[in-house]
Amino acid sequence: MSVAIGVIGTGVMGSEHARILREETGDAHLAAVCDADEGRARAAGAGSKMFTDPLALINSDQVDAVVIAAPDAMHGALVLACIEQGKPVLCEKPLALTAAEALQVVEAEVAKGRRVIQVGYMRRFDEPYVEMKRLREAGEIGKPVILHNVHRNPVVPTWFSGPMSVTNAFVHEIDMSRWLLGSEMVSAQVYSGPGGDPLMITMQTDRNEIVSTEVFMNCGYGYHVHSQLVGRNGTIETALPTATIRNFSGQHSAAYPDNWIPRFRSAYATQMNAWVKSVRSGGANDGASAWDGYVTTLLAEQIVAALDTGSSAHFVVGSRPAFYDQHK
Ligand code: ISE
Repeated sequence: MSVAIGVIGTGVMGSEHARILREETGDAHLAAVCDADEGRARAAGAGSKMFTDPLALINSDQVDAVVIAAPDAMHGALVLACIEQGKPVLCEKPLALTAAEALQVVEAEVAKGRRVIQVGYMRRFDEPYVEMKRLREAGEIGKPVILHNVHRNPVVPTWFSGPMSVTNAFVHEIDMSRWLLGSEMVSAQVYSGPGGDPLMITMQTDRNEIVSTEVFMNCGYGYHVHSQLVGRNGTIETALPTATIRNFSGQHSAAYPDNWIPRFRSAYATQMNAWVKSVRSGGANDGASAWDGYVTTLLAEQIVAALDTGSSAHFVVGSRPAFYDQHK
């Protein structure tokens, strides 16, 4: 039977998830949407049931599983409500706003004894990143020594405050680096550019690899995410941001999108289909677990503190509950 999915939050990301559920997902359908802005919800819902109260959507017997794309500050409480109802949830990053709340989520999931949470770190489903991981694991470039990342947005709205460069954007590099390298981050050093944007964040892993990331939220020219993995025998990097190259008006060029959706469109759809498959089978997939979501939020929190004090961060994470090995 087709899985009935409810989407909470119908801004840029929630509308895209709703579209993917309507147009690109097998074995599932968009059953409901929720947003305080009814007009926005109606447009994204395209005839599905509408809610303005997220808890009413989560509790509805017409909804089997939930996608959370509400504002970051609401994530933790909504995920906890889904766990309470035993409903699988794909939660946009971050899992929660604070590490304490993210840990509460992990503990609630472990107490229920069933994996119900996946965090939407979609780069794990992006073809170039998947290929980089496969080649790294195959040993093609030898032992990794450096991962260089660039994360640029053309411009962010005024409500996108300073720490959000870390808690909302750089969290992708935290998760992707742990997943791609298979290493844990142990420390970080942060340098702030004029006015706090860009940031330059350097992390060291438990295998002595260096992860350097430029996070530039108002770079002016387009959405640009790039990574290069340097090994002892060679490098692998993500290629151009588009599938086509233009020769036009005396220039040879590739166009940058305005935001992350065109760049990661197929990753979002692959992620959704993998999640639906897991919801149906009860198993997990290569997506980020609640534990991964917790680690990412914890590291982000410590990096923000280091940014405020101008010191470096030394991460103390604690051990992963055995539950996550037993429920794969
Ligand atoms: C945005 O919130 C996202 O979720 C994107 O994935 C990220 O790349 C972007 O920098 C954020 O602003």
